[in-house]
Amino acid sequence: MTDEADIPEDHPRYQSLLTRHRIEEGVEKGITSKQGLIAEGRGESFDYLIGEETIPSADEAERAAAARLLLADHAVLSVNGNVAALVPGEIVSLAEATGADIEVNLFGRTEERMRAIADHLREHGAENVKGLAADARIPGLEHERGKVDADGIFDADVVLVPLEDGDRAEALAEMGKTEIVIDLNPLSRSPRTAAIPIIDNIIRAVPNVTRHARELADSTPEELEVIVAEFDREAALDDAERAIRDI
Ligand code: PTJ
Repeated sequence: MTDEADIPEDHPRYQSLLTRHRIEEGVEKGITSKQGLIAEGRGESFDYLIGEETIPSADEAERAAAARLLLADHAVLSVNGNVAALVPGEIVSLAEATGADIEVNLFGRTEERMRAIADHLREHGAENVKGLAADARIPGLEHERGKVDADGIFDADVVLVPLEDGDRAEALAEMGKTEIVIDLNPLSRSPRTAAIPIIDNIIRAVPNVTRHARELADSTPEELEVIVAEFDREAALDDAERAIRDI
């Protein structure tokens, strides 16, 4: 396997090579599941069709997401094996910029992978990583997949769930959580369930939400509420689908 530094930045597929490299390394470190490799391939094909850029409607969604996270009573950023491999430091920065908690929440939960991901996030600056207590359940999901922390996702009013599977996104929405979903497939059930669907590569989306959150840090709650209210989720989903079809 090559080192990240060996990937030439002027390569036309730089971002895609970097993403693949991080996922491959994630699997080798026991962070990312083998299913995560398949999810990555799926995401890459949609990114190719979208033009490997943040389209304007995704940027608007990222600004609305930043405003919603800043307004939250208790926001939690949910981290799975792909998220931990692709954007560990960027998730820590977003948590700092918005006051959100970080919780590891896995589709294919094993104690080894939970611990490896929590350690990886701590190596990237996370002070408090939730998910290991697993003392609460998401109703409607089978035992392992429904495990969450009572003082984390279970208690949260706003949850960022990137690259999530549809069942869990729906179960969280049914609990009354406001969901912000990052997913490159606008037809997938998870972004369709979300209050704020972000159709963008997580590699670009998370730093951009952080940038918006820093810019909005001094805004009043009323100003933030206007940004959230003006965001049109249906228009954002339609726009992403159009960008894919009009290639
Ligand atoms: O680590 P675990 O055990 O929690 O498992 C995580 C995966 C991702 C394997 C699991 O949640 C899963 O199987 O997810 P799906 O159903 O394959 O859905 C993943 C979604 O994320 C798909 O719609 C992809 O298009 C999308 N996706 C993949 N890579 C990216 C992405 N979206 C944004 N940025 C990406 N880099």
